[in-house]
Amino acid sequence: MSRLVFRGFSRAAAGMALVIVLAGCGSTVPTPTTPPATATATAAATTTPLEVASASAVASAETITGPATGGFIVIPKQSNNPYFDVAYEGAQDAAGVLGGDVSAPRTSGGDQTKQMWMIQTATNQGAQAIIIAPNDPTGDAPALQAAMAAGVKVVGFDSSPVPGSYNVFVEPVDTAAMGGTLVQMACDEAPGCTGEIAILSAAQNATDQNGWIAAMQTTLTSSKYAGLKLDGVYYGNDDPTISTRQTQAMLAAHPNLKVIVAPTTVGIVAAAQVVTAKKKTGRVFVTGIGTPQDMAVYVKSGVAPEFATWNATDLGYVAYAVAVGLVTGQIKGNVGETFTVPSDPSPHGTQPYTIGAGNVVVLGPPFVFDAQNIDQYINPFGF
Ligand code: RAM
Repeated sequence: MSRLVFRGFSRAAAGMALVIVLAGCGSTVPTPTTPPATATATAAATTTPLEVASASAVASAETITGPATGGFIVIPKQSNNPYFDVAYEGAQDAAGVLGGDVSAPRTSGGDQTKQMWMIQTATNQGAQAIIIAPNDPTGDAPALQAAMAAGVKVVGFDSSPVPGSYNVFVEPVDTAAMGGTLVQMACDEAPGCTGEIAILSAAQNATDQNGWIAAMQTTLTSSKYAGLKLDGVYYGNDDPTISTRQTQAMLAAHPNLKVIVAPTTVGIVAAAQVVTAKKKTGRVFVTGIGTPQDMAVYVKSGVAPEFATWNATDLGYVAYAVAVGLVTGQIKGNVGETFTVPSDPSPHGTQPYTIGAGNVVVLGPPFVFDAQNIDQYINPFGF
């Protein structure tokens, strides 16, 4: 079979030193980066290091082979999503520092069969690692398991594959903390923390979306939020057109709606645009997960006074670094392993990282943006 040419970027960085260092005896652990000031305290517990692994030798870049053996393939949920472009830039940055050849296929919105085909193609071509954000984790699982059986290291990022179909999952944010933050932001926006709210999600089967929705529902049972009533969940599939239609449908179905919570970078923009276009600013508010570049205008107009996210560059960087560690054997993929990632941009991630239960590495707590801080984060954070 001829080698598939993925449209996108490719970066060969063979010859550069690999500098992932497993934390050992405290000596190689750099000072943890302080999370942004408004980060919630909730997620601190998730970053408590477990047992510290013993130090392993630093491998050389020669242990990473280049494009001839397939390299490191990043498969996003879809490629018409700026959030995943930024995450991919983080992976490219990491390749520049750690070595390896990184490339990303292009795929249009939320298509699981395309993802499966990419996994199979990458496996057939001898990829060393697949770094994937599944749209449909159950659908992707057989192909990912076949990849692992063929010796390919699988790193989930952004949204989890099914357990057993990945070596390590790099989760951008603590799920419970994000659920709590989403509800708190809705409470902040709804006058007197009272009124109807609705969720605009992405793909119906996405693990991250469903985790946040479940965490929101749990949080809403607290007496603190007794004034908020969840009308329903709508799915925009990370597609701008569908997200727009779904927002229009929820506004029509729930004329007293006060807050739309969209934990998707595509959905939150569509919701903010619809509220603006329908001249409902000040009567219906939007919050959720978005990028500062997309959302600054809506923070300032009052449509979306608050929203939260994490650093997508950092997510791609750390996911790639974990893949390199797995390929070189510096990271075994066992619960309890602790490692650091030198040159990690890490304005958000809390080092050292630890592989926790379910082989999950959580980068850190959510970070809330509002009118006070939005300007300072648009560029420097590289979201
Ligand atoms: C969308 C996707 C992604 C999610 C972000 C917040 O781009 O649904 O999985 O993490 O939003």
